Amino acid sequence: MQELINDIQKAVIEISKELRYLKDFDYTTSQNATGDNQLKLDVKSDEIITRILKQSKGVKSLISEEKQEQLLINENEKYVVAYDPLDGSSLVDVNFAIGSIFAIYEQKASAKNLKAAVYAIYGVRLELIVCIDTPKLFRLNENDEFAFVKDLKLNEKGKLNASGGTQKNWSNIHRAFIKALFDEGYRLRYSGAMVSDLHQILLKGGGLFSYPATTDAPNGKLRAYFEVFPFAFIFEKAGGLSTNGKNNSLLDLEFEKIHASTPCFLGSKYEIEKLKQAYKGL
Ligand code: P6P
Repeated sequence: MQELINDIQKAVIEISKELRYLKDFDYTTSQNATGDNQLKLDVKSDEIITRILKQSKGVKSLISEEKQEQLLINENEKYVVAYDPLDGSSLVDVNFAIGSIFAIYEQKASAKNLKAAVYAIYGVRLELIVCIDTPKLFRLNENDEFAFVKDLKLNEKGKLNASGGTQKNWSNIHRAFIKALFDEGYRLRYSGAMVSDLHQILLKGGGLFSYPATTDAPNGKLRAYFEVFPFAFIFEKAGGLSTNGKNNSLLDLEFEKIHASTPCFLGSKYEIEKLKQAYKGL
């Protein structure tokens, strides 16, 4: 596992260098499996990760937001790595923080087989969160090495509310719930890059990130295997909770399709329990 994580570190350092002096902000003429328009940078980031992880010890197959199908590497190895190579890439033109998200499954991509979750955040600094038992924050130093900073933990309750999805397409129950949090004094923190919005809640100690079912996206927007499950794993290991609005944990969900999406709510205990109460009526 450590060798695989070391190789993920190499990939994200290379992607961060691509971002730093980026010249070509154009889109390709293609779309990914979810129908998102692909930036040339999305494809380049996927190529960097694929090249490095193909050589990495222990990799059985790769699942990527930018690949239509699962890519078999070595049937005799044990880790299935599912990743979003550049989450929030549509914000690269406005220089917002974006990231890469990795879920490491044993033998088969399934939430119950999830053994580690890793994400990089390309912001003012390059930082990496590695979670096997506890989410650990690492920061790239002057020698291009990731130095450990601290373990991350969520408080019982936070102050931040990252409310995703097109508001005119929210259910009335969701609209009333989000308003109730703002009426309690929560502050809106939403950039449009889940990796950054969830990182902020994790580092600030708590709050709620929500991307609900909407009339235009009844199964939500965020992809289970390489966006939702890794963050649910991290948030629950940090002492928080996750749900699809009806269940006890996003990690109880199973999907056949590798690009399946799900409504998702991740945060501190207080906010998730409050949401589950509100959603009882849905
Ligand atoms: P919306 C980025 O494209 C992304 O996949 C997530 O990182 C982000 O949380 C979400 O989509 C934003 O979606 O509908 O709010 O623009």
